[in-house]
Amino acid sequence: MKRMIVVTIALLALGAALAGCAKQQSVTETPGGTRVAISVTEDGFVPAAVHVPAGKPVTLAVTRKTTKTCATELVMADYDIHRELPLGETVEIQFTPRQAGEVRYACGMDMIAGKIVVD
Ligand SMILES: [Cu+2]
Repeated sequence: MKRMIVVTIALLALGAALAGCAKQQSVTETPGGTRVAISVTEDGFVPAAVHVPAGKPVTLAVTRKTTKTCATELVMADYDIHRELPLGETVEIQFTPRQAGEVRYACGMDMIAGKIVVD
């Protein structure tokens, strides 16, 4: 009986780990650093939060897929980044996180936002 419980807990832990990976589908490690695919949809920036490792360059590959939102540009104030997001084009935005923590970005009016969590 005890053994069953241990096995069950192990399976649950594995399931949780896999679910964690699934949420990170938009993040890929490349020789040049971490690549993060972000879409702009009617739901805003999707996914709105991603985790990246510290100390590596990050490339955000942002594709705006809707006209029904005011997120036509991406502003990352902490890194002096301000880029237009033309409809249907993938815009690559590069920066290297200086420290662990959250890096926030938003539309030009600072209404629709997302974040990069640096672990
Ligand atoms: Cu806005």
